[in-house]
Amino acid sequence: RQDGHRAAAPGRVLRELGAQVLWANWTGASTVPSRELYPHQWSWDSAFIAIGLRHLSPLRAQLELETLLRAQWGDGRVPHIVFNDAVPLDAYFPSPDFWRSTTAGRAAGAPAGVQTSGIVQPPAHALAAWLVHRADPGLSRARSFLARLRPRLAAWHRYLLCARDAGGAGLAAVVHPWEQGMDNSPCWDGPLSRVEPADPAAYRRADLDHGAPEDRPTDLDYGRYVRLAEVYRDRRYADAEGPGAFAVEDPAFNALLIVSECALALIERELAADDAESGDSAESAALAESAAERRERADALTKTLVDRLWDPRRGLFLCRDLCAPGRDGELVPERGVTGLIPLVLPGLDRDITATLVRTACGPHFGLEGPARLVPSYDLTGPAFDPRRYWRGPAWFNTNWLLEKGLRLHGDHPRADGLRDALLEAAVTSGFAEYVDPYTARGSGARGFGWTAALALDLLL
Ligand code: 9YW
Repeated sequence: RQDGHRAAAPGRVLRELGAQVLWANWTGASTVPSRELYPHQWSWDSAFIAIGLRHLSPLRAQLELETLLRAQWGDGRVPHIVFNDAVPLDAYFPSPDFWRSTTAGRAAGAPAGVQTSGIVQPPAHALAAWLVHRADPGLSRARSFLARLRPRLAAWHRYLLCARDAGGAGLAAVVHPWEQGMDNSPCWDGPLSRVEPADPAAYRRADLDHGAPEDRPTDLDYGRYVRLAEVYRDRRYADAEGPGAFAVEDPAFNALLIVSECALALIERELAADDAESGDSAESAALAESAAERRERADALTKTLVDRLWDPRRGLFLCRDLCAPGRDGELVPERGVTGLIPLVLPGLDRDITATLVRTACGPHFGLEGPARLVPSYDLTGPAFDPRRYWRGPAWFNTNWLLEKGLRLHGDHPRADGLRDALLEAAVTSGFAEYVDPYTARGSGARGFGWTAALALDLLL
């Protein structure tokens, strides 16, 4: 109660400032993560942005997700970038002429009318769609928002669960570090070391026009990102031949897939109820059955996640490098924040959730001191760097997910503490892309989309 009261006055200012960021980044049909650094639409950014935008404009939040899903490929993949053709080609690299979605992606069903990348990002979209619907169910029904999105979300999950099951155990694999969203996490150092970097003379890093080099991935990392993307493109984005040089089962990516399966089950139950009301009992029964299957699948995937990625000794989930020697590849012995994110899963065993919370609070992530926000990587790890992107800084989306996880499992005091720290850091950093986990000093872009959106979401 008292906490709520304390947050009330600054809350009004924060709401105002957060709204300014989201209005400034709105392009008419979607939101850019950052006007300078990322001037197109990014997939998981849009999911998080919609979650915040629903508090300001449920209509815009719906449009955000609709615009993204309109760029979905025929094979079900949702591209990680949807390009805005009004933005000059050299404003962001890799640009549409690198990805060549309308030619190289044709066999995989890339849409003809819009340019996109050919890789994906974490599937937070069904979760976002459900939350956006809940913000204004009347508007959602009037626009048939869920009914229009459901087949697209179902095809998206099907793509990940089938075409991306490179390990054969049921989990989705990412084939590029950009797909997982934490681009230069030290978790990728081992798997990436086998990738021959592309020739640096063959491309120009537009990110360095706006970002400080010491805050961004290194040139060597970029060379490897470019090589992996090139090879995938030149294989026409086909997944059937098996993984290329990089394939990883990642805890956060799969946790978001499971949470989104649960959300898609809720969406189907809601649509089943609507159909029953309007007398379409066959369609209603089919949707209800599909929802029940998704719940079961979510439980089964949660068990598989534990079987394949849980490390009881370290007390967190690890990434599985499928291209490492061995029948099943091997676990990557690095502690990244990705390994804590499965805390958002409703079906995790109690002892695992308790262990995850202990790990978050212990020396590696410092949630109860010395860190203010949970870092992206182990504070005591050899590769820790409080400034460099996903190698140490704290990010708002991962901390928001952990706040949700703590609350889901009933740890309200810690969730409240994390929420207050997030709100303060969001405002004092000018809605930075990421912050130093110890001091909360901002780095990277300012006026960053999901920072503003998720702060707004925490206010309410
Ligand atoms: C890049 C847009 C994206 C995020 C990613 C983040 C970064 C793009 O920005 O990648 O050029 O480095 O790592 O998670 O979606 O905000």
